[in-house]
Amino acid sequence: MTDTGTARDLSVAMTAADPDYLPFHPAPSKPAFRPPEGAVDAHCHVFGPVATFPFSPRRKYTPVDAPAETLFALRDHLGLSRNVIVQATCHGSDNSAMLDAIARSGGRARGVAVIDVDTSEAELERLHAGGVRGVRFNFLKRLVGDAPKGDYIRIAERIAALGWHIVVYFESHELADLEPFITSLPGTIVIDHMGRPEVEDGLDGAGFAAVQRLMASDPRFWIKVSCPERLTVAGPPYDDVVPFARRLVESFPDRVLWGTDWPHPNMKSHVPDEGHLVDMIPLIAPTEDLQRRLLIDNPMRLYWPEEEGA
Ligand code: 0GY
Repeated sequence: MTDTGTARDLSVAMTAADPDYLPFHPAPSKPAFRPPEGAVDAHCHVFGPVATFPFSPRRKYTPVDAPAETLFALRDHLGLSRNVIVQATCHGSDNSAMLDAIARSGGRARGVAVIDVDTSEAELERLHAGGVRGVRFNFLKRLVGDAPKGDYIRIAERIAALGWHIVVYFESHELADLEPFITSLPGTIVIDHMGRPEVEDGLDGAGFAAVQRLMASDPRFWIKVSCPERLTVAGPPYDDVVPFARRLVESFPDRVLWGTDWPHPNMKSHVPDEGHLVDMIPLIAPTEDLQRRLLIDNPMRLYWPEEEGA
């Protein structure tokens, strides 16, 4: 790995990844914005390496290897301190790659797992001991098959005893159908990627309005202001997405999280530069107080509550 001073070589050998899937940026820029000491990347993934941690036979895409050491090199390059590693669908409910990464992070990573309804009690304890603090329910049909709602409810009941929260991934146009169900779930619920609003509909579009209404009406809901690279219509530098993230940060300053979404699975239009994603932070959280809550106070409260304020 070479450090050019302005960019960092993060390229890895390609696995047999989908040919139309773009690998992550090989040399992200050094951001001009310096995140405050202790900043958390609260949404990122590790993939493989496939030779050690095979992908799920039921996966809907095959990404490039995105191993823990590359994630940690990126964390340091961007000036971040910690990671929350979210289990992605390509690894199914085998959380081994994520657990291995957390174990090698020196306490600087925690995780959000995917589990099955019949995952054993001993396995849940093992995941908790390994740093898992949440479970993810993914409702995107291009990523997962339909799971019975009863399974999700049973999982939610089981993880409540561990103090975990639930992360939900949906597209905002599906919220009307999903809302009665997700509001019936117990405990804290974190919405991925701003609820995936239709950016072309503007801040007053129906989907984003529904997401904001839900956030305003139920204080159990949190939201990630992540993933401009997928939401944008205009493309980089994602100016069209900034108002959405800023609206959420200013409206719900104590229930927002930020993350890179590295290594950006399923990106086909362009390769995001994580240095630029960090440089967007002062645009979406314009004051030091908002930045501290977004990057430190909120993720610490959810993922490292035992260290909060320490
Ligand atoms: C993300 C987004 C995507 C993929 C997954 O679990 C996943 O496979 O979440 C996507 O394709 O939008 O958060 O990584």
